[in-house]
Amino acid sequence: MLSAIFVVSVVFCAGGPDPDEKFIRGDANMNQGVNIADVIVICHYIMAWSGHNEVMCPDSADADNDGFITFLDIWYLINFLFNGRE
Ligand SMILES: [Ca+2]
Ligand SMILES: [Ca+2]
Repeated sequence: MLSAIFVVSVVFCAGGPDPDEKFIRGDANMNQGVNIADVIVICHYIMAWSGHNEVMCPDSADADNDGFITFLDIWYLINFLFNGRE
């Protein structure tokens, strides 16, 4: 249910392989929902855990829409998921 609330915008993925692909901001794993798995995907991206430093759509991982994928996006998503606010 929280993921439905977080869907504030579904726009096209400018930084991904398919610029015409739509995405949900914060849906870093592109499974059409926002949950703790997206936080983990962003952690993997930032810290290159397991050598994994790519996301399918960089815009989707930029949860706070500031143009960068940083720890602030992790904080933003966790704050949303556990406190219900962005
Ligand atoms: Ca997701
Ligand atoms: Ca960001």
